[in-house]
Amino acid sequence: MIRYFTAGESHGPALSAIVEGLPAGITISPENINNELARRQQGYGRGGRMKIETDKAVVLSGVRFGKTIGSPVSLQIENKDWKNWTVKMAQFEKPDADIPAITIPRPGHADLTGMIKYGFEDIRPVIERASARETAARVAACSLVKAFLRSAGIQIGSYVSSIGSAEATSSSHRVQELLEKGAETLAREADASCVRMLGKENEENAVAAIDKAREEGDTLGGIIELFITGAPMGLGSYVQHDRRLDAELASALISIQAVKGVEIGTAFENARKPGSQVHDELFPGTENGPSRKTNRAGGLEGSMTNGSVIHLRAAMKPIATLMSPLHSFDITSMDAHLSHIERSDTCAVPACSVIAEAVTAPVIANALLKKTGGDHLDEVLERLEAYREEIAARFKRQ
Ligand code: EPS
Repeated sequence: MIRYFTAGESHGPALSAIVEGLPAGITISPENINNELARRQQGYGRGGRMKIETDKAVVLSGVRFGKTIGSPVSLQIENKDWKNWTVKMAQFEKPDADIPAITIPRPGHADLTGMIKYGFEDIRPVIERASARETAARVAACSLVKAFLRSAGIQIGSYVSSIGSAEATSSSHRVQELLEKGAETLAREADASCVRMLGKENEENAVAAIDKAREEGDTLGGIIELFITGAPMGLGSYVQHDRRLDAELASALISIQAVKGVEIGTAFENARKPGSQVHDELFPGTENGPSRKTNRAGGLEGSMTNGSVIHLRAAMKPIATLMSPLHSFDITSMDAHLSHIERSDTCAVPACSVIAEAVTAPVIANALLKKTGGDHLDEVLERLEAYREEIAARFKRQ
């Protein structure tokens, strides 16, 4: 099974990641990894930091002649901003210069609980690792898993459907049309927008909402629509809680900084309707599987992929660092204070949607590997093909 870990502080020398369990034989290119990193960096509403960084990954192990070799892949992304933090973030030598401790926690951030839990007098170490800068390492690591899935015909893509109260009125017809070509086609269309929204008018409304928030020293969250196409029926299982694919997907999305809600299909709308208006009726189909006129289940029934497009939604809360700060207090003096201001983004929802694509890739890849096994890509693909043929035979009219 694929596992990955990341390390690195936001203003430390570098971020790193180790990805382990990838089958051998997956084609890896620096362009592919860096393209995913660039997608994560784009987006209207980012702060000054994104002007400093141009994230590029260096592959240190696990790849030979452009292909994975089954051993752990390690990656490193340099933090260009490190040069401005060598004193404040020095690993070993405590500088002579006085570095004022940050002692006023930001509401909604890891600051307060983090410093109590780890016993810090200064919030700085919490800020550094709780920062969503860490997601650059996740995106680099998971780009390898996305490449694996791509060669198995499985694609992941996303777009942003709302930023603050600017809700997109995307036509579901257009979304369907794009998804028919694969979720990455949809993602490419979203990439063309600075807020990863479909439709110029939606984009303009979102940009205006971000501008207004910035002027007011405020921040905005939003909603991400994530799609996975090409997954065969039967990934995941209903037989035990820890084999449930919907739970694993939700867990992966919730693990992203500031993501506080996940929806599978139209789950919340479904909860308000009777079953007759919710469940996706089955009709005899083709050898690709049964036909359904709706996909309110979001491609997951019984915690397994049912052959329909997987549709997940993630809710990102507004970033906790506000330029017009909220009420807080100084943990040293216990005096009331406005909260700490730190350079930050006004809105990072477009970046979050790219991260959402990344973190769901290992979940799907592991479900696939549980079904097929295989240490080399060719082995996985052969077994997947045989399974797809079996499915097709089951749905053939006698
Ligand atoms: C972040 C604060 C900002 C963001 C950062 C996440 O960084 P800085 O404190 O250096 O201005 O830009 O995001 C990234 C650096 C990134 O690469 O996504 C935070 O506190 O979470």
